[in-house]
Amino acid sequence: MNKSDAIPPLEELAAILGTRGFSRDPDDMAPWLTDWRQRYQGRALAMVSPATLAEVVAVVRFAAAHRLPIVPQGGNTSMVAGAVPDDSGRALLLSMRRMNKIRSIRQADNAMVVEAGVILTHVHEAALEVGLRFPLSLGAKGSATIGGLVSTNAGGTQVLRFGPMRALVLGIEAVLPDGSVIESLASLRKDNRGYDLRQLLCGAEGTLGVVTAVTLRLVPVLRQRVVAWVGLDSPQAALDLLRRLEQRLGDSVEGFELVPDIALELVLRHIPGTRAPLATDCPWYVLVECGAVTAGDELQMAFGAVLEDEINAGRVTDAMIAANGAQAEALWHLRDSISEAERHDGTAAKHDVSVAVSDMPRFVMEAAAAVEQRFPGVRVIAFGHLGDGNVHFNVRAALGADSQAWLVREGHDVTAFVDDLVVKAGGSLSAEHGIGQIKLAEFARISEPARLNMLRAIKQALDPHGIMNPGKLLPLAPEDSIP
Ligand code: 2HG
Ligand code: ZN
Repeated sequence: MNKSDAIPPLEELAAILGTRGFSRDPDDMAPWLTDWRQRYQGRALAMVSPATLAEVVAVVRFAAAHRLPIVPQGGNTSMVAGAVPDDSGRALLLSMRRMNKIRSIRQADNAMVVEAGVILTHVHEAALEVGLRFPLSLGAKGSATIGGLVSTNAGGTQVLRFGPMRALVLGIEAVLPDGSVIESLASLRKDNRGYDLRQLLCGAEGTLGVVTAVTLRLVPVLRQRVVAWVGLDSPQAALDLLRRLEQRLGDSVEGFELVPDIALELVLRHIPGTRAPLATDCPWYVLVECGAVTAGDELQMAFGAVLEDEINAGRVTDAMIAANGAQAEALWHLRDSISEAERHDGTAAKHDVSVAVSDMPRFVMEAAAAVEQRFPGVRVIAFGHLGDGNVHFNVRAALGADSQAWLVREGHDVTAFVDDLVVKAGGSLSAEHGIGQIKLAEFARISEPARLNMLRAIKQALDPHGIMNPGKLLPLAPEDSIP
């Protein structure tokens, strides 16, 4: 597309959005121009913060008319720098945080209509108030917003039973790159009108339009909840435990998170007020959560019986079942703090990989050994969503090394090495974090051409001028240019 250096009449936009909705003040914009991992520093022409669908439409029309890039942003918690602009200074940073209304709760449909800027924790609370539950959860729940979670098809720690974000989206409202609106919020359980447009927008990372509201699926609230911290010998022992729990407790397992001892150590070192749940040190732990919608204590009893059998059989080393809600939250706090603790400890080469669930235990062990042999001194921390076949296979600099310098020097080679192992295992280099900017080059390097061509064809059809979140998700074809 043609680049235009002319300054667009931003005062028109300012007049539509008012003082709360428009800012060019560097201090206002600064916190939103650096990504969560602090790897990318962007610049923007202005930060626009519409409060209504009509205002989003006005912003997109303005951007389309003046060929300005739009970078939609919610809580700015992307792990792959998907929500910050590049450093050209030409983009409109579109903050969705003022579109934060819960429009309705349709109890009889088990559904809730929420705007894109609603924070995940607020969705949880609102559902609970009417005796229902929104099952998806993750560490950044206090700042991640629904629009970003939908646009990245977020996963998190409770995917096992009800699936990732796209499985929980029943309807969507979005502004397309030409300013037209797709209004499809009816909570239809069945809708067979061809391509699934809702699903196209889930995981599109804002490259096909701006998600302004969604209808979310709700599920019955849990009346029994068992949360336990279990110590064992290996990821394979962990997966075996999951399958045994499923056989004996049915589909009550809601969360099953793998934590290596090195991750627990980082949390205990960097996160104030945390302490080890077990007296015995184990090489691996899992955080398990099971739930039931009926009241009573059968789940706790049945769960305890499984654990006892597993300990007696020597398959589990030690375990602790939370005695109350506060202990359960403390266990989850340990798990949810791993990423934050890692960040305090220095920068890492992060890999959000998936393989078939049954292959994951072997992948974790063999890939870690291969990486540690090829890059002597580095430390692998593989943790996360074992039950979904997804771990965060993070590689850290040698103890005492300058992690930033190491990442610049070796990070690229480490990532290429890990991604090649993932390809060999038939896996994906992005299980739940998306592609954003950070994974773009690797996505291009290891993906089959048909996949990239299909993505580009969809993008070209819907956003021919390339204004929507350019430089994210889609590796550029050589003939393309950034607006
Ligand atoms: C998690 O599961 C997040 O905690 C972050 O997806 C993972 O920091 C990471 O690598
Ligand atoms: Zn994760």
